[in-house]
Amino acid sequence: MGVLNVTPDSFSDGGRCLAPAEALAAARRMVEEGARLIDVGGESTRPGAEPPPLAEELARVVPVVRAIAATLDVVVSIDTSRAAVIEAAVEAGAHLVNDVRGLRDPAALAAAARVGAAVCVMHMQGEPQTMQNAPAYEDVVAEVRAYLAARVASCRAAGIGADAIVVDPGFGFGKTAAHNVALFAALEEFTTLGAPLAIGVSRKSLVGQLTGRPVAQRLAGSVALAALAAERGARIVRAHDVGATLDAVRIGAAFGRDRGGEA
Ligand code: 8Y4
Repeated sequence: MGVLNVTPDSFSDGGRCLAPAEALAAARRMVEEGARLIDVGGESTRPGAEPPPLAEELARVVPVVRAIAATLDVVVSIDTSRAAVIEAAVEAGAHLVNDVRGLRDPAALAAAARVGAAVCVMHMQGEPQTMQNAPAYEDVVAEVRAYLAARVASCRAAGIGADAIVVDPGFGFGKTAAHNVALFAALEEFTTLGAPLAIGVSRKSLVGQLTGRPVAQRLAGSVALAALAAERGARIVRAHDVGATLDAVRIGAAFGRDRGGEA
């Protein structure tokens, strides 16, 4: 899954968003490198960020989703928590809703079910504004696993098919360094929730913690974790650097126990 941020803070160009033509070019490159999903996001969820106005999020993502869906042979994922964005993005051609808030908003859950989208439910403790202030768990692995099981049950109850639900422990979302390491060490426990496992560690602080590298120097560490994740059963790896990550996923998947398919 290639990352396509269409948020102004993703680019050092004075707050301008990626124009649809530039976004399409970036998506095309990721598809050429082997991406089978493109995750289009218009809300920055970095620690401390506030959600944009709804109209702003719609204006950022809908033209980009429409252009990719019309042009490229790839599944478009919409990274959002909002019902109106889910509805507009699916109308524009998206087929997966990737929600860092796990579709906890009942309106978002109902919208995803109504439009027939597949969903990726991710764990986050708290909200982006405050999630890194003091993350705390008794047992991070057990609590994240129980949360994901409950979100899968809510998705099923809303009418989303069992074959249309993906789970993700949410690295970096309301987690300390120790929490992230504990989750990665126990990654296989997230492969038994009856849903494929997705993970996102690309360029994140987990890589920084383990390598001592700043964000611009985290490619090798990100790729190493991608290989380990695939070996441990992750079926979707969300990444900025698609070509290198896909090689790593192929290596890891080749050495993992058979968990039901190709990388
Ligand atoms: C450097 C680059 C440092 C990126 C931090 C980041 C996930 C996700 C995000 C994830 C799923 C991010 C939308 C955060 N992370 N969706 N989204 N799983 N499913 N931070 O781990 O990339 S955004």
